[in-house]
Amino acid sequence: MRSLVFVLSLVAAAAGCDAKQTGTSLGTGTSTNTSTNTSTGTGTTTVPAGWTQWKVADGGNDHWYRIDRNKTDWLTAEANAEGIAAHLVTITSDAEEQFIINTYLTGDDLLNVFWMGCTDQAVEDTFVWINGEPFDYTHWKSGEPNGWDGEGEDYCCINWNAVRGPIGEWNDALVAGTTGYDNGANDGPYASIIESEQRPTQ
Ligand SMILES: [Ca+2]
Ligand SMILES: [Ca+2]
Repeated sequence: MRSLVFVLSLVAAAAGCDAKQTGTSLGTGTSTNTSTNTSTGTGTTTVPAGWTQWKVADGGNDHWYRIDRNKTDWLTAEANAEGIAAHLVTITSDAEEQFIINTYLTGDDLLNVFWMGCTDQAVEDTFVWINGEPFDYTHWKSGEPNGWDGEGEDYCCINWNAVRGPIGEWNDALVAGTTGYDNGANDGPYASIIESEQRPTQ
């Protein structure tokens, strides 16, 4: 009789032990799922390659910038930028101009022309930024804007004819850029420098 009680005790102890292990195992599974969800959430906030933020801590505005290498006319360039919640770059201070020069007009792009976000297409000789910012800072090349070729030069580019002068100066150009000037050193169409106020997602 005593031995039967002992055996029953062992069986009960074994059953209890199994139940405990099952419970522990379930708890571990739940913990793993929570961790996976957190990791996925972090991944969706990663900024795509190519964008650079001009941080407030560095004297900037926290906007994001990058080059769009697609060479096209100004209107298509702006439409492409708007398609990813950005716009052609608006340069509204000397500090922003210097950031653009130092970040993008270097290396292989030292003498390349890029579209930027101003135009006098609506009212000749009245240039505006495409996002409505006040147009009270300019960095035109000497003699520009000149509306050359009748009233056809309505679209702004940066670093125009850098082969003959300082890096980063602006020009008003035809919608597809200039052609043949200075042995074709500035021939369009151009790539673009674009800017986004929001954290880019594409
Ligand atoms: Ca800007
Ligand atoms: Ca011009």
